[in-house]
Amino acid sequence: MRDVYKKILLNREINHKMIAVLLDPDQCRGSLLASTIAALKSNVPDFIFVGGSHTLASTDSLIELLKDETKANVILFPGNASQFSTKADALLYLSLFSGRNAEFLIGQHITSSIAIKNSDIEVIPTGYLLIDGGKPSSVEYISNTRPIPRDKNEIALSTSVAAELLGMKLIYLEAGSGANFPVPMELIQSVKSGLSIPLIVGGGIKNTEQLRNAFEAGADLVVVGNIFESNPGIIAEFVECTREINS
Ligand code: 1GP
Repeated sequence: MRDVYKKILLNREINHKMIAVLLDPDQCRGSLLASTIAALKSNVPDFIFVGGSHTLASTDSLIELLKDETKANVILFPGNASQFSTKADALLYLSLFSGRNAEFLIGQHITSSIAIKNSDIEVIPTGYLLIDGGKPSSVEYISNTRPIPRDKNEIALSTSVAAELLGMKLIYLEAGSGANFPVPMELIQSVKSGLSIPLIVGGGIKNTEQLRNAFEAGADLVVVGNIFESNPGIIAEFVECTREINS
């Protein structure tokens, strides 16, 4: 087993909650990039995720910079095969299980598989479930799939368990970047109750109360991105809040 997944499993075993800061290479440039890096250096999250559902910029240079400047593990969170980079520590090999679009269940994987296999990157198969976040998300639009309704806990549970049985190593519940509402606590609790693998939750988390709620409901790792684009300084609050929960 490689390092990043091992770290996630070990932390989950001792109920040590983890936070990831998501950076979209299209957005994170210039002065925003400089202030984001400054914030990340003094408040190192467990992971930095790089990617986005509609990212056009190359991820290579951003990943190299982040690895040089911070101590965090950098994980690729790609919207499609073109975002693959050998520079990251690990790749979330995402399969969009909430949808029925073969392109995002297996198509993009076939496009990228040989390059991934020939690289040294750690690959973490991840069952990705889009949950209705109160407004249409980029994932929904780009993948041309419908999210799971917010109150359909049993559909989210059955979908997550199917993904685990098919060999996924992580489940990611996604409300969509900039969602109006994060994934509901009841839905997180329901999915958590049936899973043996670690659970990631993200989308629409704008304050530390919502962060606490996601952890309390059962998230092992919470991903926050959009809110830092208007104010990278508040990365400190989120990292500190996670530290407090763990103390
Ligand atoms: C999106 O889950 C991530 O893919 C994070 O969402 O950008 O809304 O924090 P936000």
